[in-house]
Amino acid sequence: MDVVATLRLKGAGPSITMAPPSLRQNPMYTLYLGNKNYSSWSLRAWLLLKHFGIPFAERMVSVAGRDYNAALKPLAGNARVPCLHDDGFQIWESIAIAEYLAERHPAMWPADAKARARARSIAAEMHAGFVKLRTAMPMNLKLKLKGKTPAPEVQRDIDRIVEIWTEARTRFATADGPYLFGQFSVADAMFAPIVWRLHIYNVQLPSVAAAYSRAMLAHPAMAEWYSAALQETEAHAQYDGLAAEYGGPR
Ligand SMILES: N[C@@H](CCC(=O)N[C@@H](CS)C(=O)NCC(=O)O)C(=O)O
Repeated sequence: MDVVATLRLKGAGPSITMAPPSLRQNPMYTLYLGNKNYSSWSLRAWLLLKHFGIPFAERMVSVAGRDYNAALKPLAGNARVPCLHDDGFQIWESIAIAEYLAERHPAMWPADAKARARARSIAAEMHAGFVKLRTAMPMNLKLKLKGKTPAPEVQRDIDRIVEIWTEARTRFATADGPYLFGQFSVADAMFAPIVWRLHIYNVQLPSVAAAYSRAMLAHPAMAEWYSAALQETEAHAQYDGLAAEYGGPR
């Protein structure tokens, strides 16, 4: 199949040739996302686009931890956000959005094959797992709590995250950056909401993981997302009510 589409513009004289969306330098991306205070999955795709300076339009929808939201069905096949539209073509699931973008921007994954494989393993592990931690500590950027001793199953998730971050930083990270593999990659975007959760609920981390967390919290795009979250007015009692359980503000 020909990779170059020929378009004839009305009244524009001769036909012009134009690469299809997959080959264009500056595709027209629209990212549908949830509100910034609560929507942890949305942060991942947004952060990748921001970090790599990729132009996109943002459209925010209301999300509230629903099992199914029919209002999102026209926007995303899985009726969830984030969903990236590339000239109208939908890409949903945060990990698939990352892979779609990385095909055009290979620097989104580490250059070394083994580092890249490890980054893919942990990004997939994040996408599929850590349910106990995610349930016990929802992202809610307006909170910064004293914290409490995690339940054993939540602690297991935390221990695994510390193991993942420590291995990446000590075994795979190049010297040219503070992120999991040195330079910022898809793996960092995937773990970004976990960084916030551990910070919000005051989970103490060993030194390597703590340093990584500080680097992520200092990322300019994380700061931009955070300021925008603080301006939002949408509130959900099931998330905000956890403040008391975690000892109130710190
Ligand atoms: N596995 C999906 C999860 C997406 C997801 O659960 N999104 C939530 C918002 S963070 C959603 O759209 N919920 C619908 C709603 O609450 O109305 C991904 O990686 O993108």
